[in-house]
Amino acid sequence: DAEVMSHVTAHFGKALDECREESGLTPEIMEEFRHFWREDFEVVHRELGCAIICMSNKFSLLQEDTRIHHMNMHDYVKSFPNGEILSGKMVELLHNCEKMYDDLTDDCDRVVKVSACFKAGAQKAGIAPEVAMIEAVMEKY
Ligand code: BOM
Repeated sequence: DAEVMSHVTAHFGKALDECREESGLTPEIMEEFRHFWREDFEVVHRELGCAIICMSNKFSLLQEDTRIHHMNMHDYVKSFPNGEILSGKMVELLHNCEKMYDDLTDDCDRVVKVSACFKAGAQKAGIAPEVAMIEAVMEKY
């Protein structure tokens, strides 16, 4: 559900500042993490993939191979209001996207592709939040 995804994004996005330096993600590429969900934001930059790896590691959401840690991702999403209605769908979407790009050897390149696939899948499934929904819950985190 898009409302739940707005909470997850608002919380996850807080880690961006800590990850800018090591990922090289400039404000010109992405000013605020919530813009990930803008219709006109293209999920294409390698630096964004590096940043998402760094951010995910802050919450132990990845395994050693930079694929999602299924149990930790479930628990993370379930920790938000009504999270249990999104956690299964979200892990499934991410895992299906991972399978599509399994042959990409560069972790940052692969993760940005997986993230773009995840965004498209979420939009198709009607669980992508509006940026305004994320802004409305930002102050909670
Ligand atoms: O195989 C690598 C999987 C990458 C996992 C994280 C993908 C997240 C995409 C960016 C969108 C984030 C929105 C909400 C938080 C998700 C944890």
